[in-house]
Amino acid sequence: MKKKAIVTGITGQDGSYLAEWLLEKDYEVHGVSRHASVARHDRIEHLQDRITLHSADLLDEGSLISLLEQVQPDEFYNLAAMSFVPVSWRQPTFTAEVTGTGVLRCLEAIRRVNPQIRFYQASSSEMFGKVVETPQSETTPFYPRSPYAVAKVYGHWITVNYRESYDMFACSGILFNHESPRRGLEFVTRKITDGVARIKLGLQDELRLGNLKAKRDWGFAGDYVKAMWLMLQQDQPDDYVIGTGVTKSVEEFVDLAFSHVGLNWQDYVVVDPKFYRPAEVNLLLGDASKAQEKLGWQAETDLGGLVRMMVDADMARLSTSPAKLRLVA
Ligand code: NAP
Ligand code: G4F
Repeated sequence: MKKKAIVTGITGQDGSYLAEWLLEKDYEVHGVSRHASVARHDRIEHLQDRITLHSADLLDEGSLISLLEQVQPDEFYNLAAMSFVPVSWRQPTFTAEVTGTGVLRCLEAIRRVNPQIRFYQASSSEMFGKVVETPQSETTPFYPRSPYAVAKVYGHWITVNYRESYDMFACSGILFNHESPRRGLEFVTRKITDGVARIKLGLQDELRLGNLKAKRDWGFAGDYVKAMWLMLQQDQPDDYVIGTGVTKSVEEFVDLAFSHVGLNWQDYVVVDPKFYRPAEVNLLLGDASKAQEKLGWQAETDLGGLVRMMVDADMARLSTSPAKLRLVA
């Protein structure tokens, strides 16, 4: 019999890659999509005949309980969140409810319906925030620097707590930044690759960015969803850091992206303090040696490959369909 998985956040970047990976592994995939007056399912359009979508919301525990009773899954991947850090200062209570206590609602629903269901929580390297050591591993203390990161710390610890309190198979993946051509346009990597493509095609003449000095450990989302699945295939539940072990500044990413289309970034990039954050995370660098040793996982795509993949995809999208112009936050 096929294994069944529920994926919250299936309409997001990671949800779409995880759904593809689970289908490849012959799972029956059930996705959670919250109600909207106009549904946006672009990232999973190509999968619509192979997955089942259910209406539920992390703000509504009853909807999660009904979903679990109906599907009776083997695995539950909680990828849903308000995931854009700047919005978390503008909507801190909403962020706490979705990204923080939303995790509790998933765990409670599982505990009530069937505590044997294996659970994955999408934790984040943002929890390391103002880092107390470098590189960051599973034992590095957290120092969150945004309402988003504080909510993620709650989600992380409630996952550990349910594992320890109820003997549930609950894992937390502490993932460093991972990107792709499906990344939201407001995140810095995609804002850059989209901007580079527009500038190259004559659709835009400058790119306004915030702090160019911040450093991130950037990987490819398609590689990272495999680690999520691997965590739930182990004999024992545990927490794992997932990253590439390489950190680069936003400026270095910008340089790679502009160079790829033969342009000099200094001619186009304008630093705009509007994009500075009230409290910045200056440096993230992951030590994923535990994941390599125990899961046999390591990043397959390097930063150069990632930048080329993203710029090429944006060039292709905007060349064939310039009507698909969208404003960037
Ligand atoms: P994303 O593209 O922003 O996707 C977030 C998903 O959550 C969307 O499908 C969204 O649905 C859904 N969602 C939001 N609020 C919801 C609610 N109240 N109920 C149900 N669903 C809701 O994020 P991502 O980049 O794929 O990241 C996936 C997860 O990993 C997130 O939890 C994120 O915080 C975490 N994470 C991401 C990274 C990274 O670098 N990408 C790193 C570490 C951790 P709509 O389509 O309806 O908005
Ligand atoms: O791309 P970002 O918005 O990602 P951030 O804040 O690191 O968060 C992402 O990764 C986390 C994992 O560490 C996830 F948990 C989270 O959900 C999300 O996926 O910003 C990256 C850096 C920041 O330091 C920011 O200040 O880029 C800097 N930056 C500079 N100019 C900018 C811009 N960020 C954005 N979004 N837009 C700018 O114009």
